[in-house]
Amino acid sequence: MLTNCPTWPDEWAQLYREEGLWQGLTLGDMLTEQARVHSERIAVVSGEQRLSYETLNQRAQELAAGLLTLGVKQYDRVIVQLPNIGEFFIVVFALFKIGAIPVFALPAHRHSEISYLSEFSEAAAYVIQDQDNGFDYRELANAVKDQVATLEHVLVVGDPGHFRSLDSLYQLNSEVPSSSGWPEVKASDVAFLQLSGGSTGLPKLIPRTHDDYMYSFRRSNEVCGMNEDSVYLAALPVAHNFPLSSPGVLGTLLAGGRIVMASRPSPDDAFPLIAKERVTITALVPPLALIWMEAAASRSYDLSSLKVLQVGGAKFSEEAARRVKPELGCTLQQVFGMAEGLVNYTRLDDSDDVIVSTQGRPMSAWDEVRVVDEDGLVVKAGEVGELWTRGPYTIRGYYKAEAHNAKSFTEDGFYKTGDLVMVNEAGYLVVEGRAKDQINRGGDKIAAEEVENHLLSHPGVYDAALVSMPDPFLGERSCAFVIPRGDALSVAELKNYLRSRGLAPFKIPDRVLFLTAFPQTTVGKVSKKALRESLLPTTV
Ligand code: J2J
Repeated sequence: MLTNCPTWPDEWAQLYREEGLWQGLTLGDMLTEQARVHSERIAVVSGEQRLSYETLNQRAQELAAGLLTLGVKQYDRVIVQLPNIGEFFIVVFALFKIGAIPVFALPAHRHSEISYLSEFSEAAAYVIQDQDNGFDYRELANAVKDQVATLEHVLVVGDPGHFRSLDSLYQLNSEVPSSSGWPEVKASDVAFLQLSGGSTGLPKLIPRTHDDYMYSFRRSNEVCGMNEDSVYLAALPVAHNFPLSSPGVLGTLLAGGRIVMASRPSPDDAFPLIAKERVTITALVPPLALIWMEAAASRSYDLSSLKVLQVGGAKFSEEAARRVKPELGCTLQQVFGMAEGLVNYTRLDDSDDVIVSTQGRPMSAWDEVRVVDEDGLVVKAGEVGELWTRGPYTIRGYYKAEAHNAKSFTEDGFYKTGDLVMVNEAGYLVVEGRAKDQINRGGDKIAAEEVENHLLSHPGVYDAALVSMPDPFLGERSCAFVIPRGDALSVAELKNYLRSRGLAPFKIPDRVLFLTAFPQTTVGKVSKKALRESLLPTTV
């Protein structure tokens, strides 16, 4: 077992099993079964590549055999940083099948994030594509490998340079390699580690089990009407929890549908794919939904197959939400989810008013939702408070984070989301704000403390505070307030410094402002509220 992963108490686990929520299947078993049932049907389309269920399973088996021969073991952590390509599925299912544990990184992550993830998870391997979007991941791998002692293997899709190519690992057979003698993977095991949006200096890792994750996308499939005819466009980075499981690509595979991988989410990339592959459902963050709506009017692609546009990851304004149906001709589904678990959906048959004005309701009758005030007391119906939640697919704690877990979870296992919500009479949630120290930059989450720590490491910085500023397109952007030490610093110098530390581009502050002192709260802490307010246009 992967140690240091808090899990559900036995009585809850037993209940979820008795109720049929956890079915004792692993993700690897799921693909084997789907290959049996859907054999020749196409599972994944990625560029010219069209993988049938059978081929996908066979390739995953072959790679699994190759990984075992290479020495990758059950419970080994493997950083997976791949763009939206077919190999993503071959790699992660190969890992699931041998019980090795993918750690999902995003393509935007750079040295700071990858070296931290590798070190913290004591990763044995790192899987990349040679290059994508003008960035050479092999160079990143060189730097990370020098630094992380546990990292034995770098496996590359494409030209491997001096590393090992993924292709060299397939143990080719005329038949599907047998899995006899392979490690026994249990459905109650942790299947992978997902990255938390985070609000602390260092990102937290989310352990999801086969049992709980399979429940989350099985139930999502029911809510989202997924079936064999569903064609899901993966436009967002596929390792993110939303396109992965709500119901996302894994839901699509479970439904026997077809996944279409978009290398970029722009209309120029996505619209032709929708038209050609007759895509029925896709998921976007709010800024992309705005771009798609703008583009739909002027592009002449046939988008008529698209039945459902899911929007989530950040608050979608009611004004923008109202435009989806008339401008894209499909049903909007708002999705308010989190990699820690709980996912809320508006239902496809909800009234337009509910769809545009709420972020949906929990997908499962087994989700427990509490809305509390600052003292942890349940607020009156209809009042705003922090959302706490517990349920069959919401984690009970982060990986290796005992002290943090004591703060982020209640003793009876509720996860404190840090989101401020209002629950209406019908049980629908409206996201009203955030209690956590995070910036949500159009769905990309930035932990203020993480960026502040990088800024503070600069010798010319005496103090730093990162806050959000409203933005009509991204919802929020980030602004760093900096108190310089001694000599004057320039904005360009600070931003370059952060880039040189290998911070993901979306975390580089959009704006940097210098101050001589920070406004303080009554207890003498930096008042981020006052800093945020100082950025707003003053009304006279
Ligand atoms: C406002 N805030 C939202 C929404 C997420 C499905 C969809 C999204 C995620 C996700 C996910 C929001 N309105 N509609 O994992 O399975 C903010 C909240 C939340 C945080 C979680 C899924 N949808 N948010 O975004 O782990 O602050 O997951 O706590 O990346 O995003 O971020 P993340």
